[in-house]
Amino acid sequence: MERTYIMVKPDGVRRGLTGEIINRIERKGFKIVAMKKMVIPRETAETHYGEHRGKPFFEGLVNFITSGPVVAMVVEGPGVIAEMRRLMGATRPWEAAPGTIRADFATTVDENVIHGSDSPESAQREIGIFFKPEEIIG
Ligand code: DAT
Ligand code: MG
Repeated sequence: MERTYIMVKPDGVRRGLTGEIINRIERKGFKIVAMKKMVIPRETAETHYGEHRGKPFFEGLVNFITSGPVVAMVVEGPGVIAEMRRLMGATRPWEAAPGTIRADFATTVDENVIHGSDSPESAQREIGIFFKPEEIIG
């Protein structure tokens, strides 16, 4: 079964949106097979966002994602990688389709509430960064 890495970012946790986001994931019919609240160590954040290293927003992105607790999840279901990207909405919230998480709850690209893996390769990589195999309960 397909799995993806989903994370409520520090702005989402701070604003009390974790329940709303979990609700949308479960209502859709996807299964949360692992979940934890954590403050991401700086090195882990730099690894997770490694593809953006060297970009002008990288430093700010790492500062932001380590600025407070996140809620990290592994979510499972048919087509879950692409479907979660669809439910999240576009990276820039003003371009996100109405009814998506980012359209409904975010206004800026640097604080856009939720992360979701963008491909099977990144899903596998990101799940491995944040979870041990025994923490995933199907
Ligand atoms: P996504 O989170 O939709 O996968 P991404 O992988 O392109 O988007 O970028 C990762 C995060 O980096 C994104 O959620 C917010 C931040 N980011 C991207 N582009 C940015 C920009 N131009 N300015 C500030 N932050 C940006
Ligand atoms: Mg991305």
